[in-house]
This record gives sequence, structure tokens and C-alpha cells, in this order.
Amino acid sequence: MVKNTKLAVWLEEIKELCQPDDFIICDGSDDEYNRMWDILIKSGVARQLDHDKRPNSYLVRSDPKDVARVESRTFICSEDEADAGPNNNWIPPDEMRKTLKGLFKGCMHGRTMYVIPFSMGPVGSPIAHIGVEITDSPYVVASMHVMTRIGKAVLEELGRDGEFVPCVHSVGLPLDDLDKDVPWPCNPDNLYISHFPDSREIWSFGSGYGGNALLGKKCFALRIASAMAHDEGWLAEHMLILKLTNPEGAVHYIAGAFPSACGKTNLAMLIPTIPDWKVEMVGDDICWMKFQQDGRLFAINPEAGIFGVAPGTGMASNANAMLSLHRDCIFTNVAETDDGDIWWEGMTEEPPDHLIDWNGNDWTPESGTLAAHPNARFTVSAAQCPVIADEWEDLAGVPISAILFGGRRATVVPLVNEAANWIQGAFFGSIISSEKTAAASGTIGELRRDPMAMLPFCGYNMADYWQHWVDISKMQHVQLPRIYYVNWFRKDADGKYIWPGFGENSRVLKWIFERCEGSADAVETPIGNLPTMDSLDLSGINLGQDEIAQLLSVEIDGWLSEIPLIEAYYTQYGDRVPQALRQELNSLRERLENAIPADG
Ligand code: GTP
Ligand code: SPV
Ligand code: MN
Repeated sequence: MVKNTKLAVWLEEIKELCQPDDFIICDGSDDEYNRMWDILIKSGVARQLDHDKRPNSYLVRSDPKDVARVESRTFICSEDEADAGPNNNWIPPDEMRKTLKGLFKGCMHGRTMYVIPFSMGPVGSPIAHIGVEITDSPYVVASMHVMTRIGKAVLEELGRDGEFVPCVHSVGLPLDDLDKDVPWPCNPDNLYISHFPDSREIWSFGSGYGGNALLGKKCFALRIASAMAHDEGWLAEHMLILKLTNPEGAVHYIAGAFPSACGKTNLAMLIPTIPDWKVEMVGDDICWMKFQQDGRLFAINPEAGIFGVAPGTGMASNANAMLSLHRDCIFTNVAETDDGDIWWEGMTEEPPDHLIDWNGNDWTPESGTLAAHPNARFTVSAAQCPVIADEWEDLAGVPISAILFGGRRATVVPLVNEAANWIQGAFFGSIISSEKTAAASGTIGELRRDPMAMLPFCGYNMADYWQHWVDISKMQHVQLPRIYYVNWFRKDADGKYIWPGFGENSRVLKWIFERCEGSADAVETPIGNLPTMDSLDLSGINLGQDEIAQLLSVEIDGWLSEIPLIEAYYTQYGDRVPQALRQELNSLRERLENAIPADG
């Protein structure tokens, strides 16, 4: 029974619009989860993996046209176009509502409408928020079971008059036009992932994949939540959260923003290569932060599961991810082995002799194609991560000492660079650029600015979001975390990564930890504070002096040539760009120019 008045009215409205054959309010039980898999297996889209090898785990193959987030079909429908900003696609809300009404009318004919009450964040946390997703996809229901907290407890928390974000999703393929359902229904030619930040609603049509369809994740926890956070004085960020413990047992919590497929999941659960340091995971993708009474910034992971990039994940690169996957997992668009298990590029050094690839075709190492899609994903409960921090579900969250920004940069950007203060840190965040990855459709490798790793996820004008970051520093009695710009992805002339990355990133984390404690040195440079050679622990690392020098070099010319690019980028946002950030850019230019030797 639905006690919440707003919810009851809204459900009737959507039922009337979508005209499903059946209607189910999800209770979040194991029974319900298993029923979804019965349906998905019967429909031919899912297979259960070998039960002895990987208990209660499933492999799903999506339609090859529905494999990643589609940013070109993602819309922010604010009343005023300027409020969506050049970072978003905008359609006037009235026009979008008309389009959506047409699309959603009767879109669930022949299908079941599932209602998923979900909490982003531990139920009852003062930082958490509730949403309700309506969907006609059993795959979405099963995924939401893992990725969020759903069901009865959430309905209870919602009570009679609690607030929730309404999220409507349909794969967009009513059954009446088809003789027979297809395994992965979708409607890629009529894709709309639309957000209404003013009324805080989400409507998604035509895709069943990842961030397009699991509406708690990018749509709610970032696009809508960023707008809420702006209005309410908190932060909703595309960041991992990790707990770092030194050999003496002291702890710092660190959050980090990296664009999609740039290493958040890896960093969140890394195994340090430096002895007696420990990293534990609080979250691997999204971070909500609010200031507490004592002025500290507390963070929760609003998600309950990990939706991780599969390719590149192996015991050598991310053992803790592999060890999380021993049971109760969903694998999407990976390859299947002859003995009913899974494989993807990078899982093992040698590929198996024969596989069924992500398209369902026979595959051998000679095929010359990828066995798994580059954006193939695993879905697993965060609780299954062997290094999940005990406090990951603490209602109060964890206090953040430092924030990292990073991207994939083959050149110019050093391994680590500390901001002198919050404003310079916000400036660092605003200039992150990264080479494009497979997490979104588009040209891979192309360089794009991705401020705070939020370009595809900021639900309003990016320049207003920067202003929000600047304004945070003006709040009364707040203790601001330190901010760092990091880059694991520098390449040498042969195109090989210079920094070994992964577990070795713990060396950078250690320096940051010790900066927070006040015990590590830094050298002030025109671009920020870099570690001194002695303060960065490189004991036992397999790197030459030249390589280390390159990783920590301050490339005056390289940075000077970045300045006009940053300026051009800022110009897109016109006079909404915070004055404080323009000042940072100007003083960076001045410091760089002053650093050019007089005869050079
Ligand atoms: P989303 O889930 O899309 O937000 O991605 P993410 O930021 O969590 O990225 P993830 O940790 O899944 O890593 C994506 C890719 O980057 C994988 O192929 C990793 O192997 C690779 N990667 C992660 N960390 C490092 C690193 O330190 N160095 C290098 N060279 N590659 C890395
Ligand atoms: C990302 O692209 O940043 C992801 C995957 O985490 S998705 O949920 O599809 O957005
Ligand atoms: Mn992500």
C-alpha cells in the first residue's frame, strides 16, 4: 500500500499515461530479485553463469546499439536556456513535456510497470535523498536492487508526506507493434534522457543501459542533485571516497573526481605498494558532501553498489575488484567462456582459446575483434568489496581531508600538484581536461575539457557551478579540505605510460596524507605546490631519474600554451565565469611569464 499522497497520485498518472499490462511495487526482496532473473533468462537476454564458479551471477548482452551513455541525447530542461548553460543540451520544458507525453503514451503496452522506491545514501542519513523510479525493464529492477537501497524500508522512510524525486523510465518499445519481444528492447532512434532541474524530475526513454536507465546514478545523484546542492549549500560530485590509514593507524578520508573510465573505481580500492599503508573504499563513483556543525565537510556514498568498467580489470591491476566478483554479480557485454564463466580484455594476460563474444558470436584470439565491449560493466554490491570501510554506511558520513582532481593527460600536467587554497583548487577543477574514453559514445582519445569530471553530469550552467564552488569557501566556520590536481596518465615519446599507476598511486596518496598532517615538504612553483624529491616516497619503484623528473616537471611553455585554451573555454560561459577563477588564470599566466628566463 502506498501511503505517500504525492506518490499515490503520481503513480496513477503514469499508469494512465504508459498503459502497462501489469503493475508491481518493488519490495526489494531476494525473491523479487530472483524473479527478475527468471524473466530475463526466459526472454533470452540473460544467462546464468556456472553456479560452482560464480554463484548467483548473470551475463547480459545488450543490443549493440545500446552500450553506453548517450550525451548527445541527454537534456537539461530548465525554464531558462542560460541556466542549462553551454555544457548541456537544452530543450524548453514545455516542448520537452509535449514530446515526452507523445513518446510515453502507451509505451508500456504488453509490459509490466515496476515501481522502485530507492534511497540514495543509507536510509535515514541526513545527507541521503529518496527517489522513485518507474520502469518497464526487469534488468533495471535487478540492477537497482544492487546499486541502490530499495523497497519497503524506503517507503516507510518516505512516510505520508516525504519528498522524492520522480524518475520515469521506459525502454520505449511497446509490445503491440511486435509479433514477439526482442531480448533487449530499446529504441535508440528516439532517445531522450531528460531532466527538469526546476521541478526535480527525470524522464528517460529508449535506452536500457547504465547511466541512461539506472536513474538513481548520474541522472539523480549528479544532475538533479547538483542543482539541489547548489540551492541548499552542499556538494554532489562525481567522486570516489577512500579511507587512507598510515602505519601508525592515523586516518584521512580523501575524495577524488576523475572523468568516466579514468580510474575512480581503481583508486577507491587500490592495494598500496608502500608497506603498512591501507586503502579502504567508501565509494567509487559519486560523493555527496555537507558541512556539519563543527565545520567539517562530511561525505556519503549515495550508491550501494559498483557499476564498474570490466575491461582492464584483472588480478594484476585491481585485485580487490576481481575479489568482489566471486558471486552475486551482473555482467553486461562481457565475453562468455566455454565453461560458463566470464572474460574480458585485461582480465588475464592470455585470452582463452575460444569465447562467445559480447555480440553472441564465436570468438578466438585470431578474430581480430574485442571479445568484450570496451564499456562492458560489472554490477556488484559494494559490501562485497574485500576492502569496504566499516563506516561506509555511517549515517553521518565521513569527514573529508582532501579532494583530488585528475584526468587523462599524456603531456604537460604533472603527477601531483597541490593548490595553495580552495579557490586555486576550484580553478584546478575547472581546467581538468581528459582524453575521451568508451564510457560515452564519441571519438575515443580526443581531448576535451571536463571540469570537476562533471561536464556530462552538471545539471545546470557549469559557470554557476564554479561559482557555487567559490561560494562554498565563503561560508561561515567551515574547514575546507585541501585540493590536489593529479595525473597518472603521462606518456613518453613512444606512447607508453611513464607512471606505473594503480597500486603505485599510493605513493601520491601518502604525500597528500602527510601534507594534511603537516609533515611533508613541498616546493612552490608557478603552477602550484609540487612534492620535493625527498618528500615523495619512491623507494623501490622501478623508474629512472629522467622519468621521475618528467613526472614532476613544471613545463612553463606547455602551461603557457594551455592558457589560451583555458581562456577560450571560459569564454563559452561568458560573464557567468566567477571573477575569482579568472583571477586565478591571470595570476597563473603572470607567474609563468615571470618564470621564463630573461634570455629565453
Ligand atoms: P566510471 O565507472 O566510468 O566512472 O570509471 P572510473 O573512473 O571508475 O574508472 P576505472 O577505475 O574503472 O578505470 C578505467 C580504466 O582506467 C581501466 O581500464 C583501468 O585499468 C584504467 N586505470 C585505472 N587506474 C589507472 C592508473 O593508475 N594508470 C593507468 N595507466 N590506467 C589506470
Ligand atoms: C560513468 O560513465 O561515469 C559511469 C557509468 O559511471 S554510467 O553509470 O553509465 O554513467
Ligand atoms: Mn562514473
